[in-house]
Amino acid sequence: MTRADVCVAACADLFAEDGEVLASPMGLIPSLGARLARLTSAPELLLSDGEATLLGPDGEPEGWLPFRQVFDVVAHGRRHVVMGANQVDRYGNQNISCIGPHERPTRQLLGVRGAPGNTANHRTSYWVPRHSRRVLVEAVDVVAGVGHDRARAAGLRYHDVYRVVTNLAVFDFATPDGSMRLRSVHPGVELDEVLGQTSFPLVTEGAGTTREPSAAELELLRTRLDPDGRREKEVPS
Ligand code: F8G
Repeated sequence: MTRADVCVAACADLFAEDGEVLASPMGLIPSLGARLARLTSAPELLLSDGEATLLGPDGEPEGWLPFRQVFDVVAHGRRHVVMGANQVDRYGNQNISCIGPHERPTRQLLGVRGAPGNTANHRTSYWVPRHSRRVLVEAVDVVAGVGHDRARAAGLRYHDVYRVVTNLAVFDFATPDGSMRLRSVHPGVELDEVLGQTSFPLVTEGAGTTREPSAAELELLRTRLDPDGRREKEVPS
């Protein structure tokens, strides 16, 4: 079992209670997580190719969901997106837009893309493949995805920033003020490493160890979902 396997299982667990919603995972490990969930804990999960086709867990076509209808699903709320984050702060504000001052960025990134609408309408989680102080920041340079503090101030009714999975640990926001809480540290990672690689203080009470994938999950990953081991490139052991 590798760290990448643990990260895939943690991403699968994001969808475990979702029921019949559209999963929109960004990046390889969240995508493997969604497919693994579909085969195990979340048989009703809908998987998409990100363009126009709904897929089964092995990539076989299952249905038709043209891009314009994705906007209806986004607005209706029956979707769980797992976005990336160049920066994320303690309230789950996320930045994929640019680094540095907005007027004169030092790095232009993707732009805010669908992040504002996603975080106003349905459940959102984040995947961070390289947990570091420059990603887990005190304050994001640009707000793309809306965090709990801003959602509260704006009175957003359907805001649901749920969890953050990184290569080191899993976090949620189950605190009175919606700030980030450590849920679990991945096997083989020290708590001090997580704290040292995070720029803001974390609530750590009650944190455990991230579960190891079961033998059946590992078998699915190794033989069916990712036999070439591409996940090891996204999270090297
Ligand atoms: C940094 C930092 C940092 C990066 N601090 N520097 C530097 C300092 C780094 C590099 C350079 C590049 C609904 C929907 C939509 C839609 C519709 C439908 C969405 C509305 C579809 C289309 C649309 C949004 C989906 C994501 C993003 C996924 C990732 C990334 C990454 C790495 C975040 C992990 N902190 N960071 N730099 N999109 N992407 O030194 O400098 O910047 O760095 O949902 O769109 O429009 O809306 O990012 O960056 O979720 O997860 O891969 O860009 O690859 O290469 O690390 O080395 O070049 O000098 P990256 P990286 P240099 S939903």
